[in-house]
This record gives sequence, C-alpha cells and structure tokens, in this order.
Amino acid sequence: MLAAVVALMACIGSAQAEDGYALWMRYVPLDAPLAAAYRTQLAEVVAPDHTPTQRAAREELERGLAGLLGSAPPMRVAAATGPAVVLGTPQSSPLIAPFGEQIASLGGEGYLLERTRLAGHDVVLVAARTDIGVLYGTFHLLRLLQAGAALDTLAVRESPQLGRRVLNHWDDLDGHVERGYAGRSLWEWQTLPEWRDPRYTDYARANASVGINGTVLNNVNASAQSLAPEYLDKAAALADLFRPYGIRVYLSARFSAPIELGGLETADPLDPAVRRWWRDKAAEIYSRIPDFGGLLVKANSEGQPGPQDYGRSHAEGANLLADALAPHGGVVMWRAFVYAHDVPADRATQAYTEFVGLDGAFRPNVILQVKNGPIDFQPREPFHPLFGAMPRTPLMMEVQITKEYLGFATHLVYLGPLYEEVLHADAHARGKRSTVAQTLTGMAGVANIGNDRTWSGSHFDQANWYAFGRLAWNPGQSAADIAAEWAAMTFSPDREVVQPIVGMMMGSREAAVNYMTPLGLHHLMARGHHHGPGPWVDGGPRADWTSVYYHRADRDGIGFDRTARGSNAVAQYAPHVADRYGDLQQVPESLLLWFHHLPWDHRMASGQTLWDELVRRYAQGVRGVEDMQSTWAGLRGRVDAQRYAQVEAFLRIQRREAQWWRDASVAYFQSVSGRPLPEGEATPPHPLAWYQAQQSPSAPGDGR
Ligand code: BDP
Repeated sequence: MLAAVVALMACIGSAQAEDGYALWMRYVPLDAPLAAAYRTQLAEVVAPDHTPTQRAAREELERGLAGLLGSAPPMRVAAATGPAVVLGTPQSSPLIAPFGEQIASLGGEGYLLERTRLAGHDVVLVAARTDIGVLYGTFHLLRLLQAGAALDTLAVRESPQLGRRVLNHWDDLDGHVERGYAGRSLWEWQTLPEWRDPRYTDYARANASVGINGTVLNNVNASAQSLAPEYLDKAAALADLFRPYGIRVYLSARFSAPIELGGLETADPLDPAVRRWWRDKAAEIYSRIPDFGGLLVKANSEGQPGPQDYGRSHAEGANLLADALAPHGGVVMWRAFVYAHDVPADRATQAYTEFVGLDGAFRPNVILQVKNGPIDFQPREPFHPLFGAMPRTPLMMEVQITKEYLGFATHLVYLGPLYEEVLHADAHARGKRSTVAQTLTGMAGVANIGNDRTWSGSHFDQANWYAFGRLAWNPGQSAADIAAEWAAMTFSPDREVVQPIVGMMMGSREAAVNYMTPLGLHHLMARGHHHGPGPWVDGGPRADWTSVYYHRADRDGIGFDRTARGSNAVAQYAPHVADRYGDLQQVPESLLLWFHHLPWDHRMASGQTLWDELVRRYAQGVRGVEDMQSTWAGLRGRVDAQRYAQVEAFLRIQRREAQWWRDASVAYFQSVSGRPLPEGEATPPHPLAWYQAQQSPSAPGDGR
C-alpha cells in the first residue's frame, strides 16, 4: 500500500508531459520552501523598459519567476519598496548609477550579480555597462534560481573571454540542413519576411541565455542566391528579431556570387569590377541590416569556388571581402578547411601548409576560422596545428555541435569533454605553455538546430548547444560543471537526478570513441552520409575520402605514421608538442594510431598487444552504452514520462548501433590482421561481407 502511494506520488511529481521545446529554460515550480525563501528575497523586480533589450530582460525575469515561484512579483521601473531584484545600467537606472565604478571594467557584455543593500532594502543587483550585459546577467540569475542556489552571498563578476561566439547553420534555402539531424531548417524562407514565427524569438532567447552573440544563417556550401535582395530582406527580418538579444546576423558567401548574381565574367579578387560589386553588395546589406556581422566563406575547398581559381591566394580572396565590409564594421570569417584532391600530401597537413605562410597578409577584419582538428570533426582528433602558429592573424575555432561523425542525434554523446579537451590542450605557442583557447578570438559551432520539437533532434543533444555557448563564453570552465548546470535546469535540480545524468554525459564521448574509432583511429564511417561503420571504404573519387587511407591496416600493423618517418605532420606542431606526439613513449594512447603506424604485437600500457587492446576497446565502448542504459533506467519516475521514453528508446538505438560498429570493425580488422580474437571476445555474428553489404541510402543530413 505504502509503496503504491509512494509510486503514485512519484508519478504525480513528474506527471507533466514535456516535449523538450522549453530547452533549459523550463522554469518549472521549485520546491515550496525554496520558492517561499526566494519570494521573500525577491519580492519585486525593478527594471527599466525603454529599449527592446531592456524589455527582453524584464520579460525573461518575469516569465522565469512566475514559473519558478508560482507567480511573478510586482514589476516596477524605478524605485524599490522592499527586497528586490534590481536590473540596469548606470544610464538606464538611477539605482545602478552608484555602482558605475564597480562595473567599469566589465566590458560591453559583462555583468555583475551582487547581493547588497540599497535604500534600506536587501537587493539582488544585476548590473552592467550595457543592456545586453544586463540581459546576460538576468539569464545567469535564472540559472542560479533554477538550480536552487543560495542568494545570501551572491557575488558574481562575469565577462566573456572570447568576443565572437557564433553559430554556423548549414541550412540550404530549400530547408534541407546539411549534416542536420533535427528536422528541417528553422528558417522558413518562403514565409519570411512577412511571417515572423515566434520560434525565432525563442531561438534568440536560448542563444542569449548562453551568451551566443552571432549566427550565420546559411550553409557554407553557399548558394549565391542568399545574397540576392529578396533573401537579404528575409535575413533582415531575422536580424530585427535577434537584435534585442545581442545576436548579429552573418551570411555565408559564395565566392563566385559576382558572376552568378552580378552577371560579371569573373570573380577574380583583383578585378576592379569584382571589387566594386562586393563594395556595392556590402552597402546593400548594411542598408537593410545596419549591424550585420559579416561574411563566412568556404573557398577552394571540396569544389567550392575561390581565389585560387584565378591564381590568387586565400589572403587576396579574403581581403577583397574584408575591404568591402570594413567601412561598415563587418568581418570576414575565412575558413581554413581547405584541402585539394590533386595534392598527394597527408590531408592532415594541407590547411597548415596553405595558411601558415599567410600570417600577417590578412586585413585586420579577417578572422581565420579553423576546425578543432586537422581532419574533420572526428570523435577524437589532436588540436589543429594552426592554433598558436599564426600570431598575427585572429583565429576562431570551429567545432561541430551537430554530430555528423558521432552517431547523429540518436547517440547520446555529450560534446563538452571534446571541446574542453581541445580548448585546454597546450599549443605551446611562442615556446611556452599556452592553451589553444588562449590563441583564439572566437568560436564557431556548426549548429544542431532544426525544426524538430526538441530543437536538436534529441533531449541530450540540447546539452551540446548549451555547452558550446557556455565554453565559448569562458573556455576555462569544466565540461562536468556545465553538464551539471544543464541537467539541473533541463531535468531536475535534485542531486539524485543530476549526478547520474552527469555521469552518463561525462562517459558518453569516450564510449563513442571506443565503439567507433579507438586509440586514435579516425574517419572510418560509411561513405558520404557517415552513418555507421565503413572501415573497409576504399576507392571512389579521392583517397582521402576513404577509410583505408586513414587506418592503413595490413597484415603487419595499423595506424597513420605522421612522424618524421611518415608524413611528418607532427612537425607542424610547436617543437614541445611535436616531441610528445612523435615519441612512442610520450604520445597519449588516445592518439596513438593518429600519429604512429605500429605492429599488431606492439605492447600497450595495459600489457596487452595492440591487437588485443583494439578489440577490447570496441567492446568497452558497447559496455559504456549499456552503462548509460542502466543509469537511465534508474531514473524512471524521476524524469517526466515523455522525455524518459524518448531517451530510453534512443539509447536502445545507440546500443544496437554501437554493437554494429563493434562487430563490423572487429570483423574487418580481423580479416586484415588474420589474428584470433582475445579470450572472451565474441566472434561477430555475421561474416564481414554482411556488414559491408549494409546500406543506409536515406540517412539524414547528407551533403549534396
Ligand atoms: C564536412 C562535411 C561537409 C561540409 C564540410 C565543411 O561532411 O558536409 O561541407 O565538412 O566543413 O564535415 O565544409
């Protein structure tokens, strides 16, 4: 009887169906005693409401407090009559004016949260130099309240470490999202600019809540059309909606747009007519979007047009656009993801070779956008050797939030640890310890957002959007802390919910590495769409789109020799780093086969041979997923039924696909090595040919 009552109460506690739309801004009622305490401390809100950003902050706080506390406190504009939250800048609020000095060094986006006394009342201050700082501070306060933090000793000073924190949408104008696993594009180009879907504002709220301050609306494989006047009007409508939330709109530009849109015969960056065309285009953009952020360009990469089509360098190409944008304050984000099929050099070396000599040749408003690793968003890569190697060029690090190579939206893989690993890596720039983060001026994240009700294709993929924003704001944060705050807001602040979820999240990336590409292996996914295993992929248009190019396994051994005996990619790193990666004694096992080709009998730290260890790692990856399944099962009844069920089902998909990865990979590598499986490791249930015959012709998100 008692058990039944307890079970019933648990059900009621989590009965409300949740579809994930509210993201980490659910603002569900807090426990009664906590809500009561907050109601006393935050008896009213005093906040200006003259500008759109001021209203955004005010409304967010009102919405948040109404949800968390059961009802919103009185909202005032000028004076506090009791314990209050007081929002503002020295200009917008006379109450904040006395704190001018304290906030002087916070910069344009920073804020101060402080518990203090004002006109005889205890207040919580959210003070900043700008309205947008206040909005960021408001979201911070709401984070604390959602987690049930004590306010008595509140004293927070925050400013972003990186200036540009930008999402890259790989969205096509027809609604398809390249490498998108969360439905179709959020942008309804067809109905813009007239119809301003309220979802656009929720998108802006979510981004502002984690400090993202820019968004590139369209695919880097860009259609010139996105710069045509009618599309600029549509982009301008989005910019209007995003502006109050501190988000600037950027666009991807097709380098040959002067030909396709302008009817010119060339897109040569040194041609006067081309230069004029871009100048006019920039003026046209800024007449519609006065705070337009700038252009993102993928040039001379994977078939995209670029300056090299005219014998010009990447710097000449980037500077052409930079000169057009400079009078308006815009930037060019020029991508370093460049490699050529007719260059036989190790693909991992090509971007560095192409760009390092151009350091100092770019205009000041060019930012080089470099992927986190030298290949392509693999489950694990070493950091890109360009970080730290171009001291005179501002660099942005580009990461994928969408999980093209990490099981799409159905695999639970928290990317916080991946981002953290790269950001905290020692690039050893200028001969001394310095993290990759210290070499950056911004971060770009390839968005995992679509029109799926969950936004990101799954509940846990929301955490990757969240973690991207939080780490771009402050790369020094720990992925585990970020997971904990996300889990508290997304599921429940209850420790017994947060802790197991954080455990799942923190182990998830390593599990995926193990069941897909352990020990530094990379790029072994099926061809094209990258869904599922394809370690046997060979032939086709270019060697560096095959798996055999990367793993180089044969009867004797496996791995890509990138030491001086091989491609010598290792020499692109600072000597201190190169020594470490190039030396078998020092290289971390997690990157072993990235840098070294080794015999199957090579002894690993565990004492096992490389072959045995490899096979065991695959099984370990599958076990990691099983562990997540049992942790999640333990949360039944503590998480609302709707989200519980979807996560549970997705974990089953992940479990099945992890096993598929393990079996297919073991079958394949065994066919190459000819070795017996270590004791206790099951023979794959099908012959290799069966795995090779599996096809996923309709896998989502394919490029085209
Ligand atoms: C790869 C994707 C491809 C992108 C390319 C890029 O497979 O769809 O166009 O990166 O970043 O990861 O340009």
